[in-house]
Amino acid sequence: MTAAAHKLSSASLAARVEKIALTTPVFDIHTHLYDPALGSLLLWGIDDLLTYHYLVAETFRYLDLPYEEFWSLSKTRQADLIWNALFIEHSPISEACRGVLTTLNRLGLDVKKRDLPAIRRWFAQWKVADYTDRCLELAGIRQLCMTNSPFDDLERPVWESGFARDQRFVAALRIDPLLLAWRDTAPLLARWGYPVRAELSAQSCGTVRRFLADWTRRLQAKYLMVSLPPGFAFPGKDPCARLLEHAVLPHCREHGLPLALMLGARRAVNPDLELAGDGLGRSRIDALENLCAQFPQNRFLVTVLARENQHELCVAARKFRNLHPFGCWWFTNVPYLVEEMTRLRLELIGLSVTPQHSDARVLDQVIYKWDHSRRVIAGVLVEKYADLARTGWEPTEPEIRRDVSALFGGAFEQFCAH
Ligand code: RAT
Ligand code: ZN
Repeated sequence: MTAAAHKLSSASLAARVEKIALTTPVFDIHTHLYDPALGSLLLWGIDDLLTYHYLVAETFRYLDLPYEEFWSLSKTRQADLIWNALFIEHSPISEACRGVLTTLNRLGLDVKKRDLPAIRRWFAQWKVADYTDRCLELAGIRQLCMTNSPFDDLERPVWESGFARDQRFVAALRIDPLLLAWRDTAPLLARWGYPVRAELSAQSCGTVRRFLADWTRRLQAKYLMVSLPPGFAFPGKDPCARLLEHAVLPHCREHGLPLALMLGARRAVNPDLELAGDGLGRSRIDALENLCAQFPQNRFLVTVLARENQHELCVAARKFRNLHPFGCWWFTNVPYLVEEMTRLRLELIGLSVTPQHSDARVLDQVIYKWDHSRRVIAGVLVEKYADLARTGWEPTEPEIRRDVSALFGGAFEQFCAH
């Protein structure tokens, strides 16, 4: 092939890969969104976008206001302060700020007017059902996983009474209080009809399994999930390790469900910031390797928060096929790290990975989170396919579609189905 012809075909390969990566429907495997039937639990609209905890943390870097004063304000007033500090007094270049603008722009709003009251008026016209369709359509989402906690006092009663499910909103059973605050959780379980003893006898583990089975059925959960602190070790004698071994993992095996582990969150580093006050730390990947080795019949979906852990996680996934890395979580969900992590994963473990989830807490955020991630993932894929093409291995359109579908949920579904 002549140099000019090669250039042309690589340009068309890039355009094809980009188009597929930008349009392939995605299964968003971890969000904090709710089935619209859960009413006000599903956040959406400009004031929820602006009061996202990622933006709250950034605002306090500029705002000279006592924390408690900020928290005593109405949501609208908090949003005003955030808009002013992050969008008007400074250019909104951080990833979370840019995300608000991408969202508004993709919704068809003119952001250059910087007119918050007009934006509020635009949102006020929407009904949640239509708006949900619009956001999922713009983000290209075919299904998404919620985060569902029986320990949440607002959420629990809705599940207990039951409701007609929206099939696009799949449940994931979140169990942090069970594993991380056993002393406080045991009396709660007892109150709900699951008599357990704090010292965790075999009988108590059986009762915890009954609790998990009831909630798995009630939610029709696709997987169980927990976020663990950097110090998490396994094996161990603490309640977390014992509950994992004797209740959670046997439950997952019995019900054929993966366990999602989100490793490295340090809760309440600055409690005054509330939800925005968590930090991160480096996790022990040897604990994860021990779990994968000791329980080959269990499957682990894993994301790690520290950049320093990303390479080790990929290497662990090369050793254990019951480990599926996913997502660029929270502080790693910035284009710079999404690119680095996607490259690292594709180069070390190929396509057996789910490169991204949105972690959206506000419905509209799926628009920007997927817009930004799709573009970065597309860029990495273009490069990878171009490298292949240089060897003479020209990827065909169906092959590219197959690969992108795997990355955007297919590999996750296959991992769950094993
Ligand atoms: O990304 C977030 O919004 C965090 O606050 C956490 O919720 C985290 O994603 C988690 O699931 O623990
Ligand atoms: Zn999350």
